[in-house]
Amino acid sequence: MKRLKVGVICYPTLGGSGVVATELGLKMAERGHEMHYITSSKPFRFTDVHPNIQFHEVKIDGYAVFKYPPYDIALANRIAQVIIEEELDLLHVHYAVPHAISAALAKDMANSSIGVITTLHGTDVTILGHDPALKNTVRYGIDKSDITTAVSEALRQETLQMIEPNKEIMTIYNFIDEEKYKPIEPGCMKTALGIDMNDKVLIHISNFRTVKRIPDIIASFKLIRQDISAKLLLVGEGPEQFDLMDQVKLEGLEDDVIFTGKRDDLPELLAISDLMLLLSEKEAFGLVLLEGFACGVPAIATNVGGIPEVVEDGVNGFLVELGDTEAVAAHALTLFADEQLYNRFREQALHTVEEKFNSEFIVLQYEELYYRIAGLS
Ligand code: GMT
Repeated sequence: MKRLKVGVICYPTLGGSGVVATELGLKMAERGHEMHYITSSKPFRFTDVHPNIQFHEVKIDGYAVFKYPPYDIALANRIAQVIIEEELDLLHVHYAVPHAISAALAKDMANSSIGVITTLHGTDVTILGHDPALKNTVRYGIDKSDITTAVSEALRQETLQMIEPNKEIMTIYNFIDEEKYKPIEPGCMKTALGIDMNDKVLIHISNFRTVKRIPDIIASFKLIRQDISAKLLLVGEGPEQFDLMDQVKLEGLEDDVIFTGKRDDLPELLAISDLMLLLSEKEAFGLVLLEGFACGVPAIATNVGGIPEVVEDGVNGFLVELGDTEAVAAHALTLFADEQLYNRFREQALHTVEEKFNSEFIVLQYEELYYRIAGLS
């Protein structure tokens, strides 16, 4: 099959959409395709650069005439340049706003008929879509794309209902790199973090935004901590961080809640973790759940958005209603008290990644779409 030249537009900073965009690009590069990232900076997960991956930086000067630098237009201009100079076969845009709009503008600027795939990741619809000023923009981005994908069936349904686009949307699930996320020996991480060998370890990994409901995680942990000796790892950074630190102090949990900051060694942290908590009020998919599952860590998560497509209640984890911290604690204690049940959940978590979210299968779905949009199938 022809080697494709793909322009990729994504947010290069911390966040699930950036992770998926970079992991997919790496897999495509390994399959021989030429991937051109058109972004404001190098995506954060790109530690090793693959020879089939190129970066095209979007530069913008802060001219005094602008209150806000027009990044979306600078992006469109750069995409148009790359379409022409690199003779791209298609564009893959992650996150509708502003990327899908910049892509549509770029096509026009380059006078090109290049195909565009937009992948919706969640907040671009579930949060921005509620803003009347942006709802039409999201619809425009979807309608101008040749095909739009959503990372879960729940997100697809919500987009159809809320945005009412004129184009079909298909679901392609997220995946993780199974080579990176796999069960490994715990090493001396517990000692390094000052955790007693017998302590149970609960973990939450996110960008510490309100939508993640981390206060519920701390409240659930407090209940769990009343019954067993345990530690809570809060991994990441974000706007809520200082309020969370205050809450931990107020609850008298400073000795048991560890803020690790943003970390690159997630498999090592997951290797010492017994249970993941994700109690978000909105979550299109919950990529971090897959990262945990791939390392054999079951989860307790809220029954919202795309989470039930990942967490199967009573199989690889438990689902709870939003804000039900008592149910979280009860389920965690049940799991920790029954080794057989816990091991069954752990096996099922690994199985979920191997079967339902197998990266090879998902990458092939995207590749098929790439050929279709490039007019080669
Ligand atoms: O809130 C985040 O975790 C970041 C956000 C993003 O835009 O990167 O994540 C969204 O995309 C991820 C990758 O597809 C999904 O796994 C997350 O569920 C989704 N976040 C929300 O829907 C809140």
